[in-house]
Amino acid sequence: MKFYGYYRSSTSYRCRIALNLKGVGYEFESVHLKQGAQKSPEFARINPQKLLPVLITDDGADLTQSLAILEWLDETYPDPALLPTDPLQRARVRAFAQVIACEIHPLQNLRVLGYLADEFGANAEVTKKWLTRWQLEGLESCENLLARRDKQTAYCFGDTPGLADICLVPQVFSAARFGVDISHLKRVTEIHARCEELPAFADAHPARQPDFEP
Ligand SMILES: N[C@@H](CCC(=O)N[C@@H](CS)C(=O)NCC(=O)O)C(=O)O
Repeated sequence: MKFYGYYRSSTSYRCRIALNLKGVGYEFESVHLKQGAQKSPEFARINPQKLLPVLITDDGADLTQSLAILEWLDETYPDPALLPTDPLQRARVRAFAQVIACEIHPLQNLRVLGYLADEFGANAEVTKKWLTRWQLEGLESCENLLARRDKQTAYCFGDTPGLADICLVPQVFSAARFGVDISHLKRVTEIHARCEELPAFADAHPARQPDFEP
């Protein structure tokens, strides 16, 4: 299996956590987002959308979109399960993951921030305001969803980490990276800290990747 990612890409981070939890080995190729390597003709042949991550399966199939990759991994390597078996609980987990993947992440993406700066002259202060607005609102929604759970569990939706935790941890990393204070979100920060203690999460951290740049 071959995985195209970048150390601080949060969608790559999601996939690294899942690959680690499943114990699936892979060859890693770094695509330097900051230098624009995702826009090269070579990478566009791998993913015409010019985005990370990409997973190439052992059969040579190319998979894009982190949520699709996560569900493919879960279906192909069922143990440990990333989703509960009960349809209602599965919907709750997917809804939580989509708050992050669909409502927060697209608004903090490199190309969006670049467009804000290039087209509308957004400086560092304006960009920070933009990021704070969307990351805070999104993570507050996550906190509220956690507060409303039928049962208060160690991880987002159970006694073991799953899809929701896999999306939450990189999002909390991004909030810290952009200097957004979320210390008042007690459930979010507690679950994040608990996940970080697990090797599958700790080994997936951006600072532990071969392409990490301090
Ligand atoms: N919905 C996609 C988002 C993919 C995405 O936006 N990836 C970012 C890295 S986290 C990227 O490649 N950005 C490059 C750019 O903005 O030019 C997914 O979940 O995989």
